Amino acid sequence: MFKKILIANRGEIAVRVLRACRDMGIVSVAVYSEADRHALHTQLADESVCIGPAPSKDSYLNMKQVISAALASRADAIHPGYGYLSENAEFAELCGQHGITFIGPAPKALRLLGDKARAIETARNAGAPVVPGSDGALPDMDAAKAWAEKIGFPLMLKAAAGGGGRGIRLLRGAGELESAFATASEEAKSFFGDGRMYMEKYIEHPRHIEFQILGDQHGNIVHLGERECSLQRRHQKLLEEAPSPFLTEEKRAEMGAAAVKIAKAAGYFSAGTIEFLAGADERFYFMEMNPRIQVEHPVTELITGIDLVSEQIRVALGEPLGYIQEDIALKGHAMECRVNAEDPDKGFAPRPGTINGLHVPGGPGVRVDAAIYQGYTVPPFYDSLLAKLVVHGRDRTEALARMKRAMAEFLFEGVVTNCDFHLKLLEHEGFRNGDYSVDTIGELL
Ligand code: MV4
Repeated sequence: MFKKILIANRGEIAVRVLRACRDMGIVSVAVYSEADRHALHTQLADESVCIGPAPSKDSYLNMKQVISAALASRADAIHPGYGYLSENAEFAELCGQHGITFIGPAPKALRLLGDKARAIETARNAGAPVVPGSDGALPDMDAAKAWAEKIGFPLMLKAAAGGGGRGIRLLRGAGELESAFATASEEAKSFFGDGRMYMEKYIEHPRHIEFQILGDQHGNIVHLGERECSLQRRHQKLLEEAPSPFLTEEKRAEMGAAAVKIAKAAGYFSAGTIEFLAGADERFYFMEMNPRIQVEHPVTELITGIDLVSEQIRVALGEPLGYIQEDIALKGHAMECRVNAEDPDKGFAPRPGTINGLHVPGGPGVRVDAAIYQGYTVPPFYDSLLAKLVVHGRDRTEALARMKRAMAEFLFEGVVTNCDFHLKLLEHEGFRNGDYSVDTIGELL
């Protein structure tokens, strides 16, 4: 077993990882920026090392500083959490060169999956359904025009190096193609250093359904069911649930098998997520694969009873999974609400500040993953996530009742939060009936 793990992250995920370390008898090392001297992860870890000034690029994204901290503290491995360096192939390689285990997939898999056009090609070659679209990246405008004619409108232009919601354009007609292709490509070039674009047919009112997969270094891969992630605002997820209210047992098995096939074709191990778009006609299409632990992983933990972070650590050591697909049983229903320091009445503008008063909900079926405490000042430099309120129930009705009960109990003084917005969303008829899509939040606003 690893003796010591350095956690190259901050906030709730850094706390989540150090808790897994403690459960496993592993010494944890936190890194922190000058703005995070009083952060919970800095205080809870067994050791902590300051790695630079507040801006992420000078601290949490500074590869040299992170590696130096790992070497100085004699850590065996680095857990990157999500965001920051978690999907950086160069960083994963650098870890290896210094004899430090990167807790995540191999650099080669990170490179492949970082290129969305190549990832889609891999999925297609593996026999998984993909959205009808161009064969990889579009070499020039002529190719873009030819493919647009073949695919038909509406269509989407997406940056090969993109992901999340950046560098994408929805085109309703041929007249929009020329200027959109040029500006989107320029944008992708300045944002990702890579202007290559690909094209897909537009799927109307889709749902975002993602499958959690877990693989070891011996070629074993299982899926742990799906998470329904359609409730997003500008590509920021607000509420996730598992299982998805839309999937039948058969559809789940079909999509899960496709997810495992894709992960195998990518030579993947560790925890990862396969994102699908599901159309109104129940067809589904591979979108992208996320090679990291995700924010919403607790909903999967609650319905499977599997600790995903400790599994990542075990698998990074080379241990086999020790169970097969048939051993995985999904139990009950889970939901997560992301509580942010932001003002829904001011366009969800971030509202950092000091938490003067705090009451954290509890009781049956309630889990709160957070890195806050009374008196803590939320710094303005990072994301606005205050807490993940996660609930579990025997079924969706019980989970929903528990979420409402717990959300109504959450109390913050000194910072503005989106708690009331969540309470409204929980009463929304479409949500209550499990009848919603990626467009629902926009319509609600
Ligand atoms: C799409 C799509 C419809 N058709 N692709 C947005 C972010 C990026 N990850 C992919 N996205 C979409 N791709 C095709 N061919 C609709 C979206 C989309 C979306 C996807 C998932 C979750 C929320 C979304 C909100 C708007 C658009």
